[in-house]
Amino acid sequence: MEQEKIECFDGNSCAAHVAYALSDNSVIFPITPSSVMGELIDEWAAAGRKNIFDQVVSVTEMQSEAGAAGAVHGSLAAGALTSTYTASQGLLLMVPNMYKIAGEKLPAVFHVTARAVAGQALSIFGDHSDVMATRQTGFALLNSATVQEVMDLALVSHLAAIKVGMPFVHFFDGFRTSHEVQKVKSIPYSVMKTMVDYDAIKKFHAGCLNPEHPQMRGTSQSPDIFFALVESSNKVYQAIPDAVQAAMDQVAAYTKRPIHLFDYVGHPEATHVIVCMGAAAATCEDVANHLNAQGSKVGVLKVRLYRPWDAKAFLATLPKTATHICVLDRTKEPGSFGEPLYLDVAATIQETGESRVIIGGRFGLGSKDLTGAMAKAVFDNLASAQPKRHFTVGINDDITFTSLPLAGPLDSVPKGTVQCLIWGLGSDGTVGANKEAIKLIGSHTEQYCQGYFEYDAKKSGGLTRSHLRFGTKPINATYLVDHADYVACHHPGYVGHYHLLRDAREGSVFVLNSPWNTIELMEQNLTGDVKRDLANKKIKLYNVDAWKIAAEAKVGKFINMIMQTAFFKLSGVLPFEEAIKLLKDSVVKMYSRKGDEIVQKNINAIDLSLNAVTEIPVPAEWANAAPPKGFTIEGAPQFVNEVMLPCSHYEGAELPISTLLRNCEGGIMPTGTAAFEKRGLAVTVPKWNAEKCVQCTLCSVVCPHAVIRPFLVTPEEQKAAPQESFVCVPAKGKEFEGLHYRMQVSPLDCTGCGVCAQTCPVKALDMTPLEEERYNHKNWEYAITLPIRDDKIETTVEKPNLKASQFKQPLLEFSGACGGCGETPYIKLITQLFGDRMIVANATGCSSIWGGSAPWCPYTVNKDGHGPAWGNSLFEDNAEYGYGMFLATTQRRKRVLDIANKVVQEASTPQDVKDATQEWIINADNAQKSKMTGNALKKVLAAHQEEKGLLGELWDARDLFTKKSQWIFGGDGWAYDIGYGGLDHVLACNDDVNIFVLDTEVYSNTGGQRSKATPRGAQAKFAASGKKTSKKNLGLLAMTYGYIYVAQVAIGANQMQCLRAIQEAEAFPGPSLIVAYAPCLNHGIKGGLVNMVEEEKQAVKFGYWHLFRYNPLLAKDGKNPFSLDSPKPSGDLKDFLYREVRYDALTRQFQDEAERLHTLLAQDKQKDYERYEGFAKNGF
Ligand SMILES: Cc1ncc(C[n+]2csc(CCOP(=O)(O)OP(=O)(O)O)c2C)c(N)n1
Ligand code: SF4
Ligand code: SF4
Ligand code: SF4
Repeated sequence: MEQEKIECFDGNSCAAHVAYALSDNSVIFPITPSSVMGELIDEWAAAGRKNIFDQVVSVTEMQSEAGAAGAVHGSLAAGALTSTYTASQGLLLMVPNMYKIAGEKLPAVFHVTARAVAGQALSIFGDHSDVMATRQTGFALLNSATVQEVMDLALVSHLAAIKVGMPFVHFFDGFRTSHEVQKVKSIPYSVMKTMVDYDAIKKFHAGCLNPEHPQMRGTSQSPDIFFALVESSNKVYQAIPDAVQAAMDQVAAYTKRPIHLFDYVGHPEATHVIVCMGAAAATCEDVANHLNAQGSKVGVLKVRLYRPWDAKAFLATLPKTATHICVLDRTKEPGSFGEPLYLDVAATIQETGESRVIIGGRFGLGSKDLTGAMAKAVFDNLASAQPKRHFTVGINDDITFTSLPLAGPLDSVPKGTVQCLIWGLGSDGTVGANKEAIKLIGSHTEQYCQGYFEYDAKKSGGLTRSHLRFGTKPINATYLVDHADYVACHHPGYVGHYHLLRDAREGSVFVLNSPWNTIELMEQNLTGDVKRDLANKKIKLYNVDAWKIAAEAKVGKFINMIMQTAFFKLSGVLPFEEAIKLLKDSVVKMYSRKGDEIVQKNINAIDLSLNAVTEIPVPAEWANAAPPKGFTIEGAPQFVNEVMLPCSHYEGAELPISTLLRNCEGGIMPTGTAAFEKRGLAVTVPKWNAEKCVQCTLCSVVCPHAVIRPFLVTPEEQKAAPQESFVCVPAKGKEFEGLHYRMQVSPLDCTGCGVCAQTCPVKALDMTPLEEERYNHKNWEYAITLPIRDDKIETTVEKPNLKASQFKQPLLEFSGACGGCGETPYIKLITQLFGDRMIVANATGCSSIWGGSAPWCPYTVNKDGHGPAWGNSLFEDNAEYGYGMFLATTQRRKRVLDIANKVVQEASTPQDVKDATQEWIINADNAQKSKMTGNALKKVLAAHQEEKGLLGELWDARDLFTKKSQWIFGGDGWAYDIGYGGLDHVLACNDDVNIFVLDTEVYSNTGGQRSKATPRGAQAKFAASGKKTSKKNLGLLAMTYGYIYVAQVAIGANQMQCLRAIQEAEAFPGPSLIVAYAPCLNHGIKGGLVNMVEEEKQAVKFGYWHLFRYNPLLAKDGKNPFSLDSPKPSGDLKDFLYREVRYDALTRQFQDEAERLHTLLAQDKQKDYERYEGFAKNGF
């Protein structure tokens, strides 16, 4: 039989490998962290890989998981072995069909990366809450605790599903197992082929829907037979455990890795046993071994088959000697007596009549680690005279006192294991390079290896931490590296910001990327914490000036190959020369899709780095360096100091519940906090040349992060500035007479994307090293205290004025979006226009992540404390969520109007109040006037605020005087796919809501999977061989209603048209829909997102994106409601397409198909334009 192959795989790759082999059909929809499985299956199908039935798997993306589950159900009913991949909210959307699939006894397999379910907040991280919400559906639930087990038990689940004809959820911990890279043995397809029960497949086919032997399914039943038919499945469930064990034995006979429904490890006569499921079991095992070596008698019982629960097998596995049992659950059921696994175990023991101590506790929600120290705390608690019940471990619960105390760190990894911790900057290439390093080491040495990667919520430019372990013994530790032998920091800005060497062990190595190549520079720049750790822990210090080398090699900000070269030089895990050769080979493999030039530049970067590591001796006196001050900002809100700053400095995990409760109960957080972060991470920032500037404010319009803003300054204010460098020039324009103009940059908030400088028509902005511009921070701090002079010129629906919009305060600033993101400039502009009175429902997607990642909030407030009120419900229900907000506001304002009318009619109402109220009533539906008259009303009412009765009631409702502006934001994945049903319905309701679609033409937030907005011929994830069908025309669909305002815009191409559309849409008294073109990192724009604005211009020029507005109000006046705002396209569309990797890469991989699809795409676009021309000429 063919041998197993050694591979460096993560859990998702293992599951996909098996699922591909054993599926006829795969139905997919992206969700973190399971998307990778669908992506791999799609790529393999595109490449023509065959499953064990000698067929290419059919892969279908649906519009949602609810759709996917329906398609899985139908596919099974018609006789195809079908699998799907999901997690969290996605799994919950599948629940209704899961009941049906189980009820009809169909052999589906769902591979699930177990993830937290959104409640008080969304979390993309792992726990078992989602899987536990399916335990009642009738699916078998089988758990893998390690990456290797994912390979083995994925196979077991498919084999058993076929054998017993029942559906399985095969689950493993999200991120911890799905994304952990390990050296595993991969089972060949030729072997799997020999294991399948083909008779069972025949039986399955014979029982499926087919008119040659018809049947009826899914009937409606009366009380006579329903209950009995439900109970009729008992025998099947009784048979499942044996079938699973038989499949486990069958697989183990080949792999020699025995596995059971329950596995016990530890002392054979253990008295104290932990029962648990998932990745944490491995850590508990390491700790049990450690304790047993010191004379304890402890063990761990690992649960593999959770449903159906086999009490007999459980009891047979549990040592008879176990008098004390602690069940660990990675989920929380608020309000229940205990968590599900605990209740199962407790009931099992109770039915034996034996007396044993059984306690339960919770750990690891949202991927909180279970470290060695925590596992030990669990054993300690169990051994104590009065063990704490229903405890938590890993948090500090100082309110209900559930948490277990920790006795200090414990390194449970086997001796000789090398542990590395690398601090990187999101999208600097560090994580990708570390994954590659693991593969190189794993495939070229005998060593075991493990890689795990942590990210923060920023879309790019956030913190990444790579945790790597290598050793001669298997690596079980399923927690972050906390005893590092090698620490690297890839950004000098992290020095003093994070406690970089907290987890470094004595005698370790520290490598820093910085320009500080000498002891003198280190002395000046290293902070006290780093110096103390270096000296006290006897750490060796090395420096690499990676940015300098990156500039020489022309690889931009990508320092990954340089730091990788340093890693191989210092870590000694591979002979250096051999490592460099392998690294270069991997560069060719990794980057050839992007073109030869990129490959060559990265090879140059490696060559230039060979001798670039400098050792800096650590002076002994650094042990006495001044300790760092705490992280607080004087005068900042309590939330910022108590929650946001600790999180920003990677200390959030230590926050006690009381602090969180005091500051953000229910997950509700204050806005306006991103301004306190001041990351200072840009390499270069714009320097303003006042002489050259023509004061067009374009740079401010396009800046994705609201970092560059125009200010109008009086001569006195200029004089009072803190620095002479606060240079101003006379403001151009009659309206601004006597005022000076200054374009002010906030250097510490800038991402260095360069979009502003690229866009400036007169090149009045130069990208300059941050260090040279740092002084401008003081100027920024001063500028934002000056009055906002946005009343000098107005922008109105009748007369939109772009410059006027830019003197208004952006109420979205410093978000976590990628540098150069095409989404944020739109939302920023909307907040400038309506932010003080807007309510936002935001679909899950990039915009909910850059706009709503706790604890930072980029939505902010004006001087009155007014700003956007923002909420996110789910990915699928955003239009409905926003509509609900609209209904509430409308109903509540109606009530205020009722009260106001009564106030006017009431004889005892003072005349001034009567007049002001009457004035407000007349204007209540006019945004500006309701605000003005509402403010006047507040003034007169203030004197009556304490009164009971009508006046008091009216005063209490004063926050509703200003007409609100209801916005519904989301991406194309939401609007075109999963949320389309709701969006269509809400538009059709004909109420005054504004829907804004950020069209990146892919699911950007989950890594760029195709949506129905993806154009034909674009390569995206889930469309590895290019999207075959044309883009859905959302605007056109909406226009067919005739009463919806519709526009298509591209802010980079035509700012005025965009501004006009936004103002018209908001003023339109019914529903509006704006579809906005948003260039995104996932497009692979050549030269990068610095070209975001230019890309939009070119898209319109070449006729790739069309600008139009459709305003039903014009039809009412007998005018043509449709205006085409795009010029006639010019040039060959393909010249536009090849500016972007998503199109260009297809030509490299599938040349003929690319030619065919791109020709069709050009026809699609031409047809669209002709259609719009027709509307413009003849009306819609
Ligand atoms: C029910 C459900 N399925 C999947 C997801 C995972 N998910 C979150 S955002 C997203 C894609 C968002 O794409 P889009 O709407 O185009 O917005 P963008 O990120 O491009 O701005 C997906 C698939 C989810 N949150 N909920
Ligand atoms: S470089 Fe980017 S973030 Fe910085 S000011 Fe310019 S556009 Fe804004
Ligand atoms: S884009 Fe250039 S010219 Fe226009 S305001 Fe900005 S710096 Fe001045
Ligand atoms: S939309 Fe694209 S560019 Fe913008 S934050 Fe998301 S991934 Fe980044």
